[in-house]
Amino acid sequence: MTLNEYTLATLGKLIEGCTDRELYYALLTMTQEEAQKKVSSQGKKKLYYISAEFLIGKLLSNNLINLGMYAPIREELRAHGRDLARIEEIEPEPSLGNGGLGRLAACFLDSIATLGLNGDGIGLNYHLGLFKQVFESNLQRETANPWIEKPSWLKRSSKSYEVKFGGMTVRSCLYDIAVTGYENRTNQLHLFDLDSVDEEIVGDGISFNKEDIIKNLTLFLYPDDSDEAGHLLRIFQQYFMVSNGAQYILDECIAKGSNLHDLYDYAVIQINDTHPTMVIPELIRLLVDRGIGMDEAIEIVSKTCAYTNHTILAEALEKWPIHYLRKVVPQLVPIIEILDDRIRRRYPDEDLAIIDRSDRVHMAHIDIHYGFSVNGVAYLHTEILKSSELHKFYEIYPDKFNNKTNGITFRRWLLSCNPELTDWIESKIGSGFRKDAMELKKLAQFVNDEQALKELQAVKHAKRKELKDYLMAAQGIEIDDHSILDIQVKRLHEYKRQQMNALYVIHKYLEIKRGNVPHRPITFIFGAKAAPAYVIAKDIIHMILCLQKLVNDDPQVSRYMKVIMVENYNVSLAEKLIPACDISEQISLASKEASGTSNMKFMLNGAVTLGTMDGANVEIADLVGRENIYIFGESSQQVIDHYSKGDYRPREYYEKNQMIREAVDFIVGPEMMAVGHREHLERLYNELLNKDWFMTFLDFEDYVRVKDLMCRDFENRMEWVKKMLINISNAGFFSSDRTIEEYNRDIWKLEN
Ligand code: 26Q
Repeated sequence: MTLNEYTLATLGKLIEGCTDRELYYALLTMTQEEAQKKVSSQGKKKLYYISAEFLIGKLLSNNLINLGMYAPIREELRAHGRDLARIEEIEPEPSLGNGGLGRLAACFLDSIATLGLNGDGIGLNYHLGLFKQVFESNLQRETANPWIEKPSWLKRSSKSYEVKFGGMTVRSCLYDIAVTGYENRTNQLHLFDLDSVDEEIVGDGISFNKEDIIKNLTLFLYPDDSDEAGHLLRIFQQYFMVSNGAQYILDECIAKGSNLHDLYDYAVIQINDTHPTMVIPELIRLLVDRGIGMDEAIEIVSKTCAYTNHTILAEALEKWPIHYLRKVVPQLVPIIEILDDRIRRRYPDEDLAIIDRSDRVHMAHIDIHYGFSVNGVAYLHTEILKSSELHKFYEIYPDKFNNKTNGITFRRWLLSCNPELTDWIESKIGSGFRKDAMELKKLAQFVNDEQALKELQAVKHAKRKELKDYLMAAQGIEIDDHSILDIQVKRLHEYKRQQMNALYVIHKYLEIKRGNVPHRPITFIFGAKAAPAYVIAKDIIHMILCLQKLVNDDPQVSRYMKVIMVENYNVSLAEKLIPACDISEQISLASKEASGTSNMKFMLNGAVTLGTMDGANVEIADLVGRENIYIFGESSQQVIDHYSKGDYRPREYYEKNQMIREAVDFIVGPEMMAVGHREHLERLYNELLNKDWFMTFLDFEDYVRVKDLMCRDFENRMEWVKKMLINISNAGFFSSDRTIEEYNRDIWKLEN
């Protein structure tokens, strides 16, 4: 059916008579109907990917591409004088995730459906998602981000479960979002919810009564957990997610013929970080309730669950005081105690225990002892888990540990966000890469083809121009489209070292003031949200926003550099920024970034990486070779040694190195004080000088050296475009289709 026929049938008018919003709604329902036709129940065993986050992004263009409808619909609209890109702007972006972990879950769902595998997602339907970031007075302020409107991609299902908490019982409802595969089957993302949730209870910003669970349970993702009520709410959310998920899974397996003793022949559950860990004791509880003995129940569940670790930061590993669990989920406590008791009998080592001496429950330890697989998300990350962070577990369970280097879906991060590059690639190597990303390797044959390189350069320039127009309209900032575009977009965290990048900005500013002007202007773009209670992260945002004001308002400086911090960085912004980028900032302190995935998206779109030997950067360097990536800084082993010796002292670097001193002093100098707030700037200054837990100064000098080198190399235009080409041609390894094939081969073992 054409869109014209569809609007006539459903709205009683032709395309010409519809508003853009009507066309958006028509396309949404038309797409949903097409997706529904590809729902399949094929496959006895099913994967359930449980995650607190699914950062799916807008769905219209993605679904149109996957269903093969994109080009015909775009052409039909064009023939009637309408623009699909404008219609896409109407869709609100679901904000069901925070960063890499949530976006990875979304890429995985896409690849699972694309590979024709039987696998669904299970999560929560947060009405207001993660907060929306607004900047006021150069500070981050959080506001609610309502994203659900009618009609939407959410489809209410008839499923509903009872979930018991200490002191109250609730009844859930379920919404499903269709997950379309690229020219393949449709799976589902199941998002549980509670009808009684009330958006009206939100007061100023994102404040609400954290104790009113009936009204707040699925309001926000990661509500501020700086106090006990916040922690308890997180446990309420997590249990609500896994109890619904567990009941749903058992229902489906029984319907397919499982007698529950053989659950693992029907289901495999991938636990995305520790947030869904309570699914293990909850499943055990439900099996015992249904008459299975405790020993067997534990064994069944252990053969069904697999765990992915996404972090080595000790402070990010969840440890819940058992008295919190006693309040929220008293029915799980005796089971967790049994699980702990069994481990203590077998392994007297305190470090392996589930409940520690301070009565805290180590969620990751439940996953490792009572799951059948433990995986890290990049080669280096898995090696560090095995050799240090989880070494004692690795010694007792060597066979459980495996690596699954992350990946990204090329449907969204190439085909959809960069059709110009997609077309250029197709003109060179045909269309096989759309289904088999490794075919991108064929591009390598053009590395000395000047005509091809010029075309590639033109594609990048066109994307940069597009971004320039967008930034002008959205932010009122004019960038020079011949400037070098240097971009760092990711969650704000000290280990990711946005503050080091900001110190470089200060360094450049001072250089320009001294008359050492760069050959070509450079545009520094940042995008990041800071967790509402993360004080230093918010101070770093303040510093960047002050620099933006200072630099861009200074005519002497702004001719040579601009600073832009985009407000409310999200998937849609990423889709605009990444294709335009020249320099991809991946500058985490080595050993701290588990993998990173924006590094892969940038590479695929022809940006060159400036990075440390951390996470998946290591694998990027292996693939492209040292001439095509800019590596700086100390190695993960050196960093790990600094931590164990405790020998890093930021003040020594400050005193020794004039460049560092100058840049750091600038934070509290008169220029910054004129635009910023003393309290924030001084706190940041003191933090850097006295603590600097993530070692900003350690690598600063080398960072400046390599970044300057990169800017010089950029001037050798054809050599640079060669680097772009080599990056693109080696990006195939980072397709999430490859990652999912590995998960399936080694862990899930689904038929397709
Ligand atoms: C924990 C306890 C209490 C409150 C919140 C949390 C919490 C919330 C979110 C802990 C971690 C997260 C998110 C982690 C995350 O996004 N990790 C990233 O995962 C990516 C996918 O594997 C990796 O590429 C990144 O390196 C990793 O940082």
